[in-house]
Amino acid sequence: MKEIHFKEIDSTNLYLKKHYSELEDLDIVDALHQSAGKGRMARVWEDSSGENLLFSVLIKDKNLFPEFGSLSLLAASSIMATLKGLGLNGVAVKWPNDVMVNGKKICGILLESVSLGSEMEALIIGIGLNVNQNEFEGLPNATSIYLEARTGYEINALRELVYTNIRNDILMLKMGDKSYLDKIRQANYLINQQIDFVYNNADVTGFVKGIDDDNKLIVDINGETIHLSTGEVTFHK
Ligand code: BT5
Repeated sequence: MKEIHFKEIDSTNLYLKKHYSELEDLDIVDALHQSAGKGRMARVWEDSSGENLLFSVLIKDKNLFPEFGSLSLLAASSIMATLKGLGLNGVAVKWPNDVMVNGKKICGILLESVSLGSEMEALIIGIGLNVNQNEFEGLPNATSIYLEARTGYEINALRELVYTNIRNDILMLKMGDKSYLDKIRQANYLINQQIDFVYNNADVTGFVKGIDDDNKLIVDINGETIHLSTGEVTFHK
């Protein structure tokens, strides 16, 4: 399992999209700065150079492809466990892809697939974890390990810890271990929250009741239960 380090790159997800054929399952690419860091739906992932962890994990094991829906929650649970291990309190996962600390976003996850024709070739788990950055201009809802714990971390050392944990968690999933779901359910940031979202082309309001075994969000809308697999979730402020 290889690790490729860059000082600067456009996006570690893009790098794996271009180079997946030369690389192996669970290889990782990281960068100290991204000039075109991506969020979901063409949003931007921002970073202050050298202060955060920005990396992507390549999945080439075809047995994991059907687990597409599991991998962003699995990665979130892995990051959450790592943060708790560092002594942070108030860590939670906001379905489907954010890790929160005391109500602010500390980590975002972008899961992408690479296909050739109709064949899926690889999955890419992109993770941005805010580590030593102490100011987030224009991002009032962002936080970092430093801001929460008042301790700085040496990026290279933290990187090895995070990589070991996430690779182990993926190997556990390969063996059929779905215990990440229990960890997420115990730290479900949205539980009992009122959320707004679009469903069947209509704006609706519901209350989050949990996460099912297929990683879907269980939502109650006026007494009717639905299981949401995708879509944006927006809080009423
Ligand atoms: C995400 O998107 O949260 C997925 C972010 C994935 C980033 C990693 S870094 C390594 C790999 N390579 C990439 O190019 N991407 C991945 P989304 O849920 O769409 O959230 C994006 C939103 O989060 C933005 O619109 C901002 O509001 C906010 N945001 C941007 N940068 C942030 C940061 N550093 N910390 C917290 N929030 C941020």
